[in-house]
Amino acid sequence: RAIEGGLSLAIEKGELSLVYQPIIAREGLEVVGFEALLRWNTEDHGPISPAVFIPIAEESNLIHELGDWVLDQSLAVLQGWPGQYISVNFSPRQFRRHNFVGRIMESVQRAGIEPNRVQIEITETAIFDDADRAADTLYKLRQMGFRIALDDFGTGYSSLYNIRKFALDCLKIDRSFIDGMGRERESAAIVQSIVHLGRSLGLGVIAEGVETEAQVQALRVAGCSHLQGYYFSRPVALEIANEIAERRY
Ligand code: G
Ligand code: G
Ligand code: MN
Ligand code: NA
Repeated sequence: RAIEGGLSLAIEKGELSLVYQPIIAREGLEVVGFEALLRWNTEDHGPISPAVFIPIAEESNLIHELGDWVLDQSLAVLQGWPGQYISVNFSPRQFRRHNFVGRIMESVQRAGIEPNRVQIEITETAIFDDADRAADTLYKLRQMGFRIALDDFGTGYSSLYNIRKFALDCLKIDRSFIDGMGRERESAAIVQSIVHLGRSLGLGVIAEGVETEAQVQALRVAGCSHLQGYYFSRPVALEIANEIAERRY
């Protein structure tokens, strides 16, 4: 297929880049980390969204080539930031790759980075399909010092009961719930219960897709520990991220 062919050349053609979106602590409103988000600007068709090309890459080993590139770039930028972490998205197939733990540790050591400056974002789908093996992988990663975030939380089919089996640091509330907060009581109630769940399990809770002042206020009242979204900053190029890293919102 056309996308697959283009993607396999994208790295060498220099068509890939990363943008960075700050994650802000509710207390003190400091930038504690950045999420790295992949961008592909094709010569022939302009920009193509990762929502389109990641699922295609997932169908083959291309996802591993892309993932390795993303991780190496992400680790390299940490050198320029005072103390922030980088939060990197891993698709289910990456997470289940043979020797995932060993590979990521090797990359981090090669880059001379402390594992606690790297947050691994995975979705519920990645861990619930083969829960025992996933629990083992997460345990090892956490032992090594990596941070683990459960992305798009609330949209998958994780039973709340099962969550406690997994070594996690935080839950990222899917942005659809943040978006609905001002309009539907259900969304606000779901946000509130995720925050309670996180608290009672000793996990941080990051609200994604925060776009308005009203959402910021509501999320602070709800007790959400971290905030991320266009209200603070869109995902930005490295030079801008470097400036934002020093900022207090
Ligand atoms: O940045 P944007 O909202 O367009 O991202 C769309 C989707 O692509 C999101 O689900 C996001 O998690 C995913 N995505 C973005 N960058 C990466 C990446 O580097 N690796 C993986 N596996 N997914 C990514
Ligand atoms: O699946 P994941 O949570 O990794 O996806 C992150 C995606 O959400 C990225 O594509 C990013 O561009 C997008 N995003 C980040 N902040 C906002 C926001 O405030 N509003 C909307 N609509 N999208 C956002
Ligand atoms: Mn994410
Ligand atoms: Na998400």
